[in-house]
Formats: sequence, structure tokens, C-alpha cells
Amino acid sequence: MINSLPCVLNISANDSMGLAGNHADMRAFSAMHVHGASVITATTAQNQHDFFELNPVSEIAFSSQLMALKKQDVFSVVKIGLIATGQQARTLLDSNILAQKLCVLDPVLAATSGDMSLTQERIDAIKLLLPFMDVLTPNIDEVQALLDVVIDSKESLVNAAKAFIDLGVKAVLIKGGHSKHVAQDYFYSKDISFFLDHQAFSSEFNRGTGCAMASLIAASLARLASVPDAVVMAKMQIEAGFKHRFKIDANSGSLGLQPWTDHLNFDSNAKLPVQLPLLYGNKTERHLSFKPCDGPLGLYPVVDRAHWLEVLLPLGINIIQLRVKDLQGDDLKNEIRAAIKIAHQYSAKLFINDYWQLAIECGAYGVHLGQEDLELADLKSISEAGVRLGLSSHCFFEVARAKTIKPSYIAFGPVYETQSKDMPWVPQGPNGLKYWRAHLPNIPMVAIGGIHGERFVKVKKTGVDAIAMISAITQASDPAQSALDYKSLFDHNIRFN
Ligand code: 3NM
Repeated sequence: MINSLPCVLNISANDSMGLAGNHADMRAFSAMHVHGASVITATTAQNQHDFFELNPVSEIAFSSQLMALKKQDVFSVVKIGLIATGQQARTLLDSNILAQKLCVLDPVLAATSGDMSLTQERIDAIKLLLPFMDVLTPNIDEVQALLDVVIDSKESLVNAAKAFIDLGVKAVLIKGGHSKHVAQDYFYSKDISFFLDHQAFSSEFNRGTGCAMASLIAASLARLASVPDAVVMAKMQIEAGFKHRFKIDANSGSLGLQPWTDHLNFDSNAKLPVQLPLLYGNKTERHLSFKPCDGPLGLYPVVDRAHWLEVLLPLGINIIQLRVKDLQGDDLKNEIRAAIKIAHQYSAKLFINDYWQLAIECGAYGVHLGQEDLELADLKSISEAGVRLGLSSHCFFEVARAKTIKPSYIAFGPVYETQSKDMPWVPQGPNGLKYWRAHLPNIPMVAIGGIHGERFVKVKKTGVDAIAMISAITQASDPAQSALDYKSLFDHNIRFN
């Protein structure tokens, strides 16, 4: 079978030494199994030590490359690196290509090898393009030059990110804050913001890292990832690239990006070439700890009323979740209290969905949160109250954040399509679970979403610690018998019939 590759239209300059610019972009696309087409904006004459010349291509050379690619439009994503003249930006806008595509802009203003005529014309050219950009990836120097600000604190960093959004950019990843061994980036969009840390940062043999980062993001967008996921995957690739750097002499080299493994096709015997980054919404998240769950987990029913606990816990089920979506005030509190009382009688681990304040107040065993709740929930209070924390995750960026928070368990879903909850995420399947198991050997994993019948055994075989279910138990004609069957399957690996 002939492999079909997604395509990125790449607009960047040629680096004569082949370490940065278009060469680095193409290496990044190739690692991500994405095809890159090139519009060259300039030739540069440079080596590791000196930057000699930036020679923009002629206007006709620029516009004709663009025209040729527009005529065979196989691109969903445009990635822009060095724009050499104001006219190139205007030509790009006139081509109407940007408005129809996802666009990533790495605003290259200076080369690591030396100054690259940082002119007002090139700054203005980049500003012209900003309103069309889905992702902007400046480093701190570029932020300062583009916005004419000084970044010297977290507050100034956040303000700069917001200023880019005001200029029309949808999301910005500000790269930098390099301390000796850690590279810290800051992501900001209207919906979400987070920091990303990586330990593998090095200032040697790292030419083209910025170009590669933007191209890796563009490549993941072409592979239909969400923007936060594309950023996390790019960071994972960069870390692996640092570990496998190559050199061409004693001083010069670049990242050795690794072939990307698609988590939905993960072969559990494969070695993991990339690791998850540290990702956190605020610094305190990194330093919290949550009580572990006692003993093994197993079959994990999710129910909407306390009376289910009377049915299910006598069967020996030791973990259960109360997920009430239609009560408030005293009714809600009474339901939670009733469930906690029954769970106590059976020494079962009861997690309360969503209502973390009530869970703390009523002394629940644990609370289960979705990541959209993290902006409001007080994780420190949950941790200090000794209430366990279960966190949902559905994609790279959520798994990375959950891993950083180190909850008592992480739930992964949806494994299959489910009717029990509106789900914008791609089902991860058993291969997705195997991939996350390999990444997180030591964190208890819960699988959830569309699991029933033969699927149960496939999910169990991935090595998860618990399987959470709603409809397969609560909507069964005999819920207790169904729960018993699944419990035996989990506990004894017996065949389902
Ligand atoms: N959370 P059923 S899937 C409540 O993926 C819930 O986070 C999910 O119900 C997640 O077992 C889901 O009936 C619904 O498919 C699970």
C-alpha cells in the first residue's frame, strides 16, 4: 500500500550550512511523517560562527513559488519562518492562502550565528501577518523586538502573551527562560495557558531548534492534532532530538529528531523514543502530592445515585464513583453523605465527581475531576485534606498536565465511542492505553469510555489498573450480575461469553 502523507507549505530561508532554516524544517516534517513543500524567502550565507549575508530572493522568485504551490493546493497548514522583506509579507497576504489554512509563524529575527540585520521592515512584515496566525512561536528576544517591551518577570511574560492575542494571534508559545539545564516555555491562548519545562536543554549542537519547534507544531496540526497537543508533541520531539543530537565538527550540530510513533498505532513492544514534558498551569501544581489509593483498584462502576452502592458494593467491588449531574444544595449534599456512609460500611474507595469542596467537607475518600475543573479547583486544599485525587485525561496535553500533578490515579478516555457523555476527543483504543502505560509505568491508570463485552478483555490486557463503566452496568437488565461478570473478568482474566 502506498502511504498517504499530510502536507505542510513551508515558507522559510535556506541556511547554507544546512543546520537551521528550511533544512531543519524538512528534518522536522520528515520525523513526523509529514511532507513539506518549500517557498524559499532568502538565501543566507552563514556557518556556525559567522553570519555573512541575508539575500532575499527576487519578488518574482518568491511569488512564483507561492503561485505554483497554490495551484496544486494539497496543504492544510502553512508554516512561516524567515520573512526577508515587507513585500514578501504583502504578497503572502494578497495570495489569500493564509486565511484558508492553519498557520504557524516562527518570527525569525536573529540567527544564533550572529546578527541578521534586524530591520524595522522585517519587524513590520511579521506584524502584518499576525492576525492570520493560529500559533506564534517567538523566543524572548523576538517578543521584546516585536512588542517593544522588556520581559523580566512572569507578569511581563503573561502580558506579552496577551498583547499578541490582542494583535490577532490565536495562540502563542513563548520559548525561553533558559536556565542552565531547563528550557521553560509559556503557552497562552484564549482558552488555556500553561508552562512547559524540559530538562534536556543544551546550548551545544542545537542549531535550528526554533525552526524545528515551529515545524513540529505545524506537522502535528497537519496530522489533525489540536494546538495544545501539537505543542506538547513538539516539545517531546525536541527533548528526544536533544538526546540524539548530531555534530558535523567540534562546535556545530543540530537535533537528531526521532521518527514519531503514533500513539493510536502503538506497538507495546516498541521502545518509547520520546517522553512527556513537565506541564503545569501554575508552579504550585508541580509540588503537590496526593494520597495514594489503598490496595488494588479493579472494576470501577460510575453511578449517579447512592442507592447503587447498596447493590454493587456487597459484590466485593472496592472502588466506585458517585457522578451526580442533576442535584444541588442539600439534596446533593445528602446524596454524597449517603454514599460515603455506605462506602464506609464496605471499606470501599468512593470518589466524588466534580464536587471537591463537598468531598472535602464530607470526608470522602477521593474526588474525581476533569481537567476543565483544574482552573477552579483548589488542588492544595484537596491535597492537604488527604482526599485522593483522580484526574481525567483525553489527549497529550492533558496527560502531560496530569503526570505533572501526580494524582492518585489518571483516567484515560474515551477508549471507545460512548453514548454516556459528549466527547469531542478521538477514542484512544487499546493501543492508546498501551502507549500511556509505557509512558506512565508507576501511576495507577483507569480506562473509561464505551467499554463493554469483548472490549473489556482487550482493555484489561493493556495493563490498566481499573476499568470504569457506566452503561454496561447501570443499564444492564441485571446490573448486579453484569457487575459480577465484569469483576470476575477483571480479577481472574476469565473469558467473556
Ligand atoms: N468520562 P460508558 S467517558 C463519564 O473519557 C465518562 O473521560 C469519559 O460511560 C472520559 O461506560 C465517560 O457508558 C462515559 O461509556 C463512560
